Amino acid sequence: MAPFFSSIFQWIAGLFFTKAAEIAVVGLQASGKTSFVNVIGSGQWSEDVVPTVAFNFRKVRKGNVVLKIWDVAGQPKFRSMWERYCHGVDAIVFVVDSIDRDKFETARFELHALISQPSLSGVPLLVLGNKNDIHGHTDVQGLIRALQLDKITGRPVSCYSCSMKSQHNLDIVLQWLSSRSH
Ligand SMILES: Nc1nc2c(ncn2[C@@H]2O[C@H](COP(=O)(O)OP(=O)(O)OP(=O)(O)O)[C@@H](O)[C@H]2O)c(=O)[nH]1
Ligand SMILES: [Mg+2]
Repeated sequence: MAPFFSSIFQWIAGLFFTKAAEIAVVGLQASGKTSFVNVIGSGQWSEDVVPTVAFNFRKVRKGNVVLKIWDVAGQPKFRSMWERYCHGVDAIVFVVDSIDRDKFETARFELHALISQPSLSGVPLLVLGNKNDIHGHTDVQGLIRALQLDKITGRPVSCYSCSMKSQHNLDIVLQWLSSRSH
């Protein structure tokens, strides 16, 4: 098909055919996972978010892409559930509080323990360094070092610095997630 007609066809197809991506959002408690889902779901930012118990499930439509999102609790007693919710998804989103340096080592440990599970081999990984509205946050290079993201092989890995509060960089995060849809 000539490029002109093929791009018109793709545009029309996009109006009628919905694509979907299933994602699991994990990370330590209070990193901002539920805030992320709330902000991309309804644009609503709130300081008062109740800590998640077990998990929440939410469907969010963005254009012709439907995101099916598992928002899994981050407190230590819930972390053994992460693998179950990450199994079979199109992407794992790992949220880090980029101001809370004392927790980086625990976040690194939990992230590497999770993705070393054979059932999750090859699943694309998106790391979000959240709360970059706070002065003194760690930037992407610092997060790559602290979480040893450069040691992760065998899957696509991306890392963005963002803020749910100011909604900074959420557009590129959504683009990344949409690119995982099918
Ligand atoms: N300043 C700032 N605060 C944020 C941001 N994102 C989340 N928070 C705050 O961080 C706290 C924890 O947010 P949650 O979204 O509940 O964190 P969570 O990762 O879902 O926590 P669990 O459900 O316990 O695992 C809340 O007080 C939020 O208001 C952000 O981008 N900037
Ligand atoms: Mg939560």
